[in-house]
Amino acid sequence: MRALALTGLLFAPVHAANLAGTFAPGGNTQVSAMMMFVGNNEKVYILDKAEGNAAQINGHPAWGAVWDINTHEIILQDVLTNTFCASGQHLPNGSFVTFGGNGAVSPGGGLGSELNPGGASAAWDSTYQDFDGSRSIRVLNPCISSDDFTSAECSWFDDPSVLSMQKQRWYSAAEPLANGTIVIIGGFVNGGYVNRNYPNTDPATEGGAAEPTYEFYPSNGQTAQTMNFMLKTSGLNSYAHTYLLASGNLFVQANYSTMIWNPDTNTETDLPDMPNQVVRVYPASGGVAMLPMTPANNYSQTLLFCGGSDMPEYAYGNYSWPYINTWDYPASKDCQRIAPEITGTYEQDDDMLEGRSMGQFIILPTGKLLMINGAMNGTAGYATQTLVTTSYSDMPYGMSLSAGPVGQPAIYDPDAPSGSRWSNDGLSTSSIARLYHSSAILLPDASVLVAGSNPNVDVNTSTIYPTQYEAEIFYPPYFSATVRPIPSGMPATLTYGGDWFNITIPASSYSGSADDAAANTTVALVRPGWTTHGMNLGQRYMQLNNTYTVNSDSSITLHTSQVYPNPNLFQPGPAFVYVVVNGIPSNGSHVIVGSGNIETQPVSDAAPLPASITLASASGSAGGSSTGSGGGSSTTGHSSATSLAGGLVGTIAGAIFASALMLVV
Ligand SMILES: *[C@@H]1O[C@H](CO)[C@@H](O)[C@H](O)[C@H]1NC(C)=O
Ligand SMILES: *[C@@H]1O[C@H](CO)[C@@H](O)[C@H](O)[C@H]1NC(C)=O
Ligand SMILES: *[C@@H]1O[C@H](CO)[C@@H](O)[C@H](O)[C@H]1NC(C)=O
Ligand SMILES: *[C@@H]1O[C@H](CO)[C@@H](O)[C@H](O)[C@H]1NC(C)=O
Ligand SMILES: *[C@@H]1O[C@H](CO)[C@@H](O)[C@H](O)[C@H]1NC(C)=O
Ligand SMILES: *[C@@H]1O[C@H](CO)[C@@H](O)[C@H](O)[C@H]1NC(C)=O
Ligand SMILES: *[C@@H]1O[C@H](CO)[C@@H](O)[C@H](O)[C@H]1NC(C)=O
Ligand SMILES: *[C@@H]1O[C@H](CO)[C@@H](O)[C@H](O)[C@H]1NC(C)=O
Ligand SMILES: *[C@@H]1O[C@H](CO)[C@@H](O)[C@H](O)[C@H]1NC(C)=O
Ligand SMILES: *[C@@H]1O[C@H](CO)[C@@H](O)[C@H](O)[C@H]1NC(C)=O
Ligand SMILES: *[C@@H]1O[C@H](CO)[C@@H](O)[C@H](O)[C@H]1NC(C)=O
Ligand SMILES: [Cu+2]
Repeated sequence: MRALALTGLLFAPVHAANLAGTFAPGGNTQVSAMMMFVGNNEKVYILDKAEGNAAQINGHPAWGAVWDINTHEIILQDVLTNTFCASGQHLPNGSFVTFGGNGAVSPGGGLGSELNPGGASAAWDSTYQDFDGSRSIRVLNPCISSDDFTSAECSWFDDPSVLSMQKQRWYSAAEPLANGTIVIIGGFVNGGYVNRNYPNTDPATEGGAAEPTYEFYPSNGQTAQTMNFMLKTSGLNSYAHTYLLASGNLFVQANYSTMIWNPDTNTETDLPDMPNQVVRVYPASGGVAMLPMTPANNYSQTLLFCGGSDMPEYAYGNYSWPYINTWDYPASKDCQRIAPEITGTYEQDDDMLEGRSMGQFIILPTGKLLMINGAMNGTAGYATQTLVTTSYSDMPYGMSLSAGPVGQPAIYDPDAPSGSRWSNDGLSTSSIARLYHSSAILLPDASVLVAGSNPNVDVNTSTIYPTQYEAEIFYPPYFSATVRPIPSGMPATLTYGGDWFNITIPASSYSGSADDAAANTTVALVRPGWTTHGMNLGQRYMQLNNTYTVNSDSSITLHTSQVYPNPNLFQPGPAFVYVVVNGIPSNGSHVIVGSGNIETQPVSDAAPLPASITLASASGSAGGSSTGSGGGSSTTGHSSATSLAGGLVGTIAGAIFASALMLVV
């Protein structure tokens, strides 16, 4: 028994250290992971477009699946409508919803067999058995392993005759408001590389490729209204970048334009254009994220844009294809920061280490941002030709409009001095191309699931950038830790303001001085979001304020504030809470922020936090017992003794942790 444990101790830390900065196999997802979200501590939900995947469900190819976080096993799910390039978000009750998609397709991306009136799109296809998804609203209630995944409760609710949008939307934006209602903005009615050529600007009449309106889910009874910004930016405004701001207004960015939009009055306030003519929306596809909101920055909101493309206007071509060979045009390295409601101007930030289109930001529990996936040249999208390369057989990368996968991630530190924010030190390079239609998302154990890539109209496994089914897990540098924090008292729900609560971490959770560890601990509320097309819709990071008491046994009690009392900063719904000690995160714990309902969220003032108490301050004070850390005089000696013991327990915990990971690999 003892020998076994020692064997584990000898081997495990080596394996744990080896994981840091590396990619490990994540299994075969069976459907290509164009979209993903983390449903809970056990399951990741995956959606593909309707296409000819070998995996079959109910007599047709599958385009939905559930990936088990612990076993990497896949359960296929039936999805009725075509989810091709939908958008999605979380709901206040922990469920998720997706919006829109494309008409029904047949093999090779052709029109489905049953045409819609007018014949421009299809209602259904007899081979793939996909229904038109262009107005779909699909709801999923996440389930756990012991649930019945064939039951209605665990399946996609996807019935356009019961629930659908007013307008057809492909590549729309979707952003939750403070009450959990989601505003759905823009999109295409039909396909195309850019959607500039809408034949009419009157939203009252159907037709045209761009859909310049917005509407709400759940509907508040209002008919879809035109958003003038969508007319102005038509051409480059699919998947517009939208972020709810502290005021309750939305930041909206598309083409070179930027504005702040009031969802109650539909009024627009212009902000300056994106500098350096870099386009960040699809198909240029830059990485965008809101930087962590922290007590240190007084919960201010700053957005970061990196990469995309600065190719000239002409290059975007028309509705059919680009006018240049995009794969020869280097993607942008440019990064800009903007604090929309503070300075309202773009500030030049450090360039990325390499240009990327379709690079994606994953906010890690440490508050640093991982930049992952994408291409060094070109853009998102696929085509059978450009204006220059007029034949499909001459397309050097098959249908892909990008080339040169960037397999090495990089990490951005928002708090580092300008000039030193980017690093890829010690990060491995993946050999799997993650280009158009790839995705990535933070997992509860603080690793990152990377999957998908499919710059092809239908499944093609024999081309240079194939339909990709292999998932990988990327382990950030903190996976070198042999000891991870193991918090107790993690909340299942959080309120906006109100009473603080305690989270306790045992001494085995860290190495080194207890007082130093307590002062270097943060509680991070992280929403991984809903990922597609290099974006994580809804991704946010808020550090919960805290003080602490270092107890005489060197455990640390974190007196932790609820969510900052403004639901515009962190909208209601699911998220994960991580405790980060000396830069090493615990596993995340699933939490519901807010009331769980779509309604005005209850908000109260944040109760003042008690003062922090260190071992040093407790031992220095005569009446130590009042702080709960009795036996003040022996504290110092005691502390080093428990530190040693803590170190040993920590190593064992690390070994158990590492062998769990070894099983996974
Ligand atoms: C969560 O809320 C949505 C929207 O109101 C609803 O459709 C769904 O059924 C709810 N989920 C559960 C588990 O109640
Ligand atoms: C982007 O905006 C500029 C300036 O309004 C406009 O001239 C251009 O046509 C737009 N680009 C595309 C591809 O629509
Ligand atoms: C965080 O808590 C400390 C201690 O109570 C308090 O002084 C500080 O104002 C709080 N910070 C914010 C941004 O609320
Ligand atoms: C922090 O932000 C709040 C509200 O956004 C504001 O009232 C307060 O003055 C700010 N505090 C500091 C120190 O800037
Ligand atoms: C796009 O431009 C090409 C070449 O000028 C033309 O052949 C094609 O019909 C155009 N497509 C559309 C939808 O206008
Ligand atoms: C896959 O791509 C290759 C290279 O572009 C092409 O020759 C082949 O026809 C494609 N196969 C399918 C099934 O589309
Ligand atoms: C990327 O573009 C550059 C500049 O046109 C070119 O030299 C390089 O070969 C391209 N790389 C790939 C992988 O196509
Ligand atoms: C953290 O999560 C991983 C993956 O689910 C699991 O193997 C490990 O046991 C967890 N660690 C702790 C301390 O809960
Ligand atoms: C939190 O812990 C402190 C001791 O560190 C204790 O005095 C207090 O009652 C606890 N509060 C709650 C809400 O459990
Ligand atoms: C706090 O943790 C970070 C890792 O995030 C480390 O670099 C730093 O040295 C630590 N600070 C102290 C005072 O221990
Ligand atoms: C949520 O807020 C939006 C925007 O203010 C409003 O239109 C909608 O009616 C609200 N819904 C609920 C249920 O409060
Ligand atoms: Cu797409």
